[in-house]
Amino acid sequence: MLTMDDIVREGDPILRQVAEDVQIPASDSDKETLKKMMEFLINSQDEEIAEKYHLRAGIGLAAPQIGVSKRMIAIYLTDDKDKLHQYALFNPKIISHSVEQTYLEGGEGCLSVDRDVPGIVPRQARIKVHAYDINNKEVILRLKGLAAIAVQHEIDHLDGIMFYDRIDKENPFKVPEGALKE
Ligand code: N9Y
Ligand code: NI
Repeated sequence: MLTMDDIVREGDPILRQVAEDVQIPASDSDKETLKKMMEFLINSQDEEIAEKYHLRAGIGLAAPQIGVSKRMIAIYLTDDKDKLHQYALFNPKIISHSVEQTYLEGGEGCLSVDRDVPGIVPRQARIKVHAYDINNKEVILRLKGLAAIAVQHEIDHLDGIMFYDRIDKENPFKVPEGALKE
């Protein structure tokens, strides 16, 4: 199983690289990697397992964060309507998005960042994502709220972008015009 020792930290150049597309159909080895990423998220949200292995709870993970520069992400979160969003995706791509923006009220953190970086991270409020699932099936997801924010945070990792790159340097707490608070 993956533990925090497998999580690449800030400063490692892999977090700044643009990850490679995964060949579809995905290989067994790529599928295994993605399954391990999902298992990490589930374990990290299990109180007993997290305590035993000192896991920091996460709702999303991107392959570069475990040292694999390939376009794979996992999402595991329950939204405000108690809906479980569990996605293991190859080559996720935002094909359209709202003009309206959103942001997490408390700002964002990252499992690869061992410090607090305060500020508002503007995200698109609604996104439509094209990807391939673990069975190589094409999927289109329409997401909003926390799920949309998490997917954007993960796709950013695939493009070498960290959440704090998106915080306004002059005014970190400036709320984007008309943005929805999450
Ligand atoms: C893991 C991040 C991804 C999220 C950050 C913002 C959106 C996606 C992660 C650090 C520790 C806490 C945890 C988190 C959370 C947020 C809202 C509601 C409930 C992937 N990562 N976290 N970041 N939890 N829980 O770096 O899950 O934000 O790339
Ligand atoms: Ni992150």
